[in-house]
Amino acid sequence: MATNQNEPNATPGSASREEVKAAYLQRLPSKNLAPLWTVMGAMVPPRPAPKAAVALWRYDDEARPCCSKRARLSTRTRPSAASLCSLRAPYTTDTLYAGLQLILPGETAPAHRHTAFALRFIVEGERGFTAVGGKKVYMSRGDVILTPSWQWHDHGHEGDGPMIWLDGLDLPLYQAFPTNFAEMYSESRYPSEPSDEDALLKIPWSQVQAALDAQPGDHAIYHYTLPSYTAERVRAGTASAPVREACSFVYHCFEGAGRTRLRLADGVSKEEVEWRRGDTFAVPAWTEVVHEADAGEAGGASYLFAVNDLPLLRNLGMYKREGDDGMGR
Ligand code: GTQ
Repeated sequence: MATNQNEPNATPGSASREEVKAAYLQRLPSKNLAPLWTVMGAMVPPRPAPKAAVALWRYDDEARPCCSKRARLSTRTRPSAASLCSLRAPYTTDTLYAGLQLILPGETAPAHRHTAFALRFIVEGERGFTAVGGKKVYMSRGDVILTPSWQWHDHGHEGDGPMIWLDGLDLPLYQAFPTNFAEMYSESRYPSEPSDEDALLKIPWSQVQAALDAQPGDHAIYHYTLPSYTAERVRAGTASAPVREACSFVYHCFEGAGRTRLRLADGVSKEEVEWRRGDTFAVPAWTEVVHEADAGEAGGASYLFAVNDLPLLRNLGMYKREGDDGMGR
């Protein structure tokens, strides 16, 4: 039986399928009209397909020297720009931006406000401050400082040595929703009063660690009041159970050392990130995560802080976790 073995060039002189398709596309009246099949796979994929990749920023030999060098090269004249190392702008994961910001004694990051939400996790230094909406809070290692949407904020430093923190912002969202307004204040500082005990603006590490240590088990998670950030404890020599969620994360190692084993969104590829105190790493959406803490001589635990996009996904009805509703299995 004659078959179309050579299809798409089945009959001499007849056009191949590809040629027919190409001719069809050419005949379409406008560039703004295209057949759906060419983009369908990307728009409606069989599983989440993050564009962001796993990445690690080592503190001691990479991130800290980079920030210090920037600080020496420039004086701070623009908000959050002079001594800031972005962890892959414009986005660190598809929905999260993270940056490391360094401020030297006497410097000011001038007052401004924006629609975007920001939080800081303090990595190094004492007596730096953030003033938010007229309230001035001092920052110490491990503290979380919040900058809610549209609040005037500025930073300064009254202590010695550099002050370094991790910024987490929802900036990538504004690529899809172009609604991020930003404004400079007329003066370099917005008037503020000391307000160190403001529990809505500052969550000290001591409180977080006490809550983590009071939880039973090898692996504990602390949920801050806003669900966009968490802290985790992994007991030395143990590992967390695998979790795969629609969320993406920027993790920061507060204390300890270990590795995070990752199975990527394609379900097959694997990566491993080795971390120690000060290191930051990005985990894209729908990546299976297992944290493993080194045994450590003192037998202490490892502590990880993480920024995530959970509230956004929840509010938009997009949150999924592998195993729920038969999802992903
Ligand atoms: O706190 O205003 O790391 O606007 C990047 C952009 C921090 C901030 C960043 C920003 C900020």
